[in-house]
Amino acid sequence: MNTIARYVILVVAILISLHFILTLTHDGYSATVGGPFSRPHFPASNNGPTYTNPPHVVNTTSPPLAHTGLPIDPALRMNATFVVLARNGDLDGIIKSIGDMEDRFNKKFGYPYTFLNDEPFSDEFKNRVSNIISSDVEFGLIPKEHWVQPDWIDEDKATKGREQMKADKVIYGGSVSYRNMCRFNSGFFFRHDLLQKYKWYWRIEPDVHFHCDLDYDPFKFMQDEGKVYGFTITMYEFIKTIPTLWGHVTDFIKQNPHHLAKNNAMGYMSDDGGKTYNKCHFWSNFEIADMDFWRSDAYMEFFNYLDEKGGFYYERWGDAPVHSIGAALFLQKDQIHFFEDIGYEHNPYVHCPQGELWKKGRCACNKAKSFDYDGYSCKRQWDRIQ
Ligand SMILES: Nc1nc2c(ncn2[C@@H]2O[C@H](COP(=O)(O)OP(=O)(O)OP(=O)(O)O)[C@@H](O)[C@H]2O)c(=O)[nH]1
Ligand SMILES: [Mg+2]
Repeated sequence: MNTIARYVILVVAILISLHFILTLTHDGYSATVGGPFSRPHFPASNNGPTYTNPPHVVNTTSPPLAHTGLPIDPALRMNATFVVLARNGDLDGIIKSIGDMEDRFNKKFGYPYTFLNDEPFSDEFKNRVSNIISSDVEFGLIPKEHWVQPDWIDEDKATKGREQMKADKVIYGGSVSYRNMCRFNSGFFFRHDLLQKYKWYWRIEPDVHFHCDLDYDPFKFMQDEGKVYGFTITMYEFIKTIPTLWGHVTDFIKQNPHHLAKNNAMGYMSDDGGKTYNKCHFWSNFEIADMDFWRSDAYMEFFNYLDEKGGFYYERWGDAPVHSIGAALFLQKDQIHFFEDIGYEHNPYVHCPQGELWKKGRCACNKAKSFDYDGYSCKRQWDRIQ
C-alpha cells in the first residue's frame, strides 16, 4: 500500500470513530444524523409512579471551537429551545429580554428560539427579533383549539366570575385573553408542532432581565443531575384567582394516588400534610424544564382533570400554580432545582445571586434587592424540605 492510500484509510477510520463517539455521547448529534444509537426525541409517556429523566450517557465538556465563534461545540448542544409566547405588541419588551439572553448566555451556546403567538407574527416582529439572534429561530401560530375558551364552558358563569374579579381588583381579573394564555401555558404549549422535536425548554417573557453571565449549559446540568424542573423565584399566589383549585387537586390525588411521587415536594406547598394549600408556587415566567414531564400521563391526566372543572375560566387559574403543583406532586423533590446562580428579574421581583456567585457571574443586579427572603417569597418553604 502506498503512503497516500494509508493516509486515506487513516482519515476514514478517524471520521468513522468520531461519528460513533458523537452518536453515543450527544442527543443533538445523533438526532441530526441518525445512526444505530440515536434515541427518539421524546420517549413514551410515563407510566410509573415517578417521572424519571433518562441519564445522559457521558459527562463531556466540549472544547472551544474557533471557527464557529461559539465556546461550545454545536454538536454537543442539548435537545433544547427557548420558548417565547408573545403578541406582536410585545416586540420591544421581547427585544430587551432576548438581548440580555444573547449577551449573558446564548451567544456562547447558540440554542434555537421558538416564538409562539395566537395571531400570525408580523414581518417587523420577525425581522427585528431575527436581527439580534445568532442562532436558529422559528415562529409558530397556535391552533385555535389550543387557545380559545372551549364551547363547553358556561359563558354566563365565566362572565360572572370575571365581573366579580374586576370588582375585587384582581390583576387581569376581567381578561379572557389572559385566561387563554394561562390555560395554554398550563396544558398546551408543549404540544405545539414546532416543539415536538424538543425535550428541554427555557421560557422567556417580554421585559425580563438576565443579570449575570452564565458560563455553563443549564440544560446539560439538568440532564446530568437528573433534574426536571428549574426555577429562580417562588412566591404566594393570590387566593382570589384559585379559590377552588386545591379542593380539585386533593380530589385528583385521592382518585389517582399512583401518580404521587414518593419523595415529593408536598411539604413546600402545604403546611399541614396536604390538607390545605399555602399558596406557594414557582414563578413560571422563568422555567427551565423537561417538556416530557408535561407530556407524561401523570401531568396530562392532572391537567385534563383540572381543565374539565372549568377553573381556568370560572376563576383565573394561573399556569404558575398549576405547573408548580404538578411538579411538586409528581416529581421527587430533588428533581426540582433552584437556580441560585441565574440572576433573573421580572418586574417587580429579582433573584440576584449572592457572594462569590455574584462576582463570578459579573452580575448587574443589586444583591441587597434579591427577593429570596422577602416576606412574600416562598423560598423558606422551599428550604425547609431540602
Ligand atoms: N400571543 C399572546 N401572548 C400573550 C397573550 N397574553 C399574554 N401573552 C404572553 O404570555 C406571557 C405572560 O403574559 P404577561 O402579560 O407577561 O403576564 P404576567 O407575567 O402575569 O404579567 P405582567 O408581565 O406583569 O404583565 C408573556 O410572554 C406574554 O407575551 C395573548 O393574548 N397572546
Ligand atoms: Mg410577564
